Amino acid sequence: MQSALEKYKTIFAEQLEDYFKNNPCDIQPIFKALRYGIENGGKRIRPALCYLASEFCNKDTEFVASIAVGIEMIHSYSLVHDDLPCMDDDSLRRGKPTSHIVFGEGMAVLSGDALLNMAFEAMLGDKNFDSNALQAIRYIAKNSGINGMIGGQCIDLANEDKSNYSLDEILKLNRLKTSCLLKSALVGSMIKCGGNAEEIKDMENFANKLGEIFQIVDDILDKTSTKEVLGKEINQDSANGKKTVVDILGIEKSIEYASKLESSAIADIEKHGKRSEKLIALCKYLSRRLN
Ligand code: GRG
Repeated sequence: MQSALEKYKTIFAEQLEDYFKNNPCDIQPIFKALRYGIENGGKRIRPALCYLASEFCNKDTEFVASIAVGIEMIHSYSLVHDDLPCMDDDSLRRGKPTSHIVFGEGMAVLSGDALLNMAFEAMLGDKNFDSNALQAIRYIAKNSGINGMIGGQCIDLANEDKSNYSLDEILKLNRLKTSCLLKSALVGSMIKCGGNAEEIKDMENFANKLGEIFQIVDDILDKTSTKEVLGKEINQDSANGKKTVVDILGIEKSIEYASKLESSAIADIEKHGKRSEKLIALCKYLSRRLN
């Protein structure tokens, strides 16, 4: 899976570079700040999910290029805004100073806003735009909005008193904050590729669980890894007084919980046979990721 992800990362870098080449902006420093927010590294997991969904539907990576670019722009804006002093107040992201440290708070806010607008400009400008593309974009907008990622961030922002939230509430937060964007990548791409209703349902179930696993692993790494490996400050949840699944279950039980989710996610998708093999490999890879 590691080599497949490297290949997808290169494909994405080319698609993103193409987009910027064809859609330049001469207003600085905003364009510089916007590009810094998305070009400062990143594992590019969400574009990889878009490509895996397109391969699942027998389409190529080019067919979902605008969705991959759009989703990674949404993801990057969310990180730029999440790092701001009024949210998580982080100074390190992807091993580099965060946007507001480099460009100042005002420009970081604007560059996040600009990335979000550009995401929709990119997706709506798809060269094969049709009714499937429109439906996909609507799905992505919904899942990154108040009933999705922003809703999750809202619950997270209110999660300052560690004694406050139950396990169920934290799980809901994780589904909104993290699963919804992974789901946007997988299911949004699948809708664009013309996937049928049954496949879409299975992919939604798979993506919800994949997002939960991704977040639990993130929370475990926050407690067990290093700043050098993660490229961001560690123990940030405790520093911000936030409660995670790991605070409630402990590390061992969190690993057990994630492992059950992994089996269940695989069961959602494996009936599609060979077409699901890479998705299953990715799920296993993300469950064991170290950064
Ligand atoms: C500010 C609207 C708004 C939303 C922010 C995404 C998010 C919501 C907050 C960022 C912090 C966080 C823990 C998000 C959960 C999802 C997650 C683990 C993001 C990090 O994704 P990676 O590891 O990042 O794929 P890279 O840097 O590799 O792209």
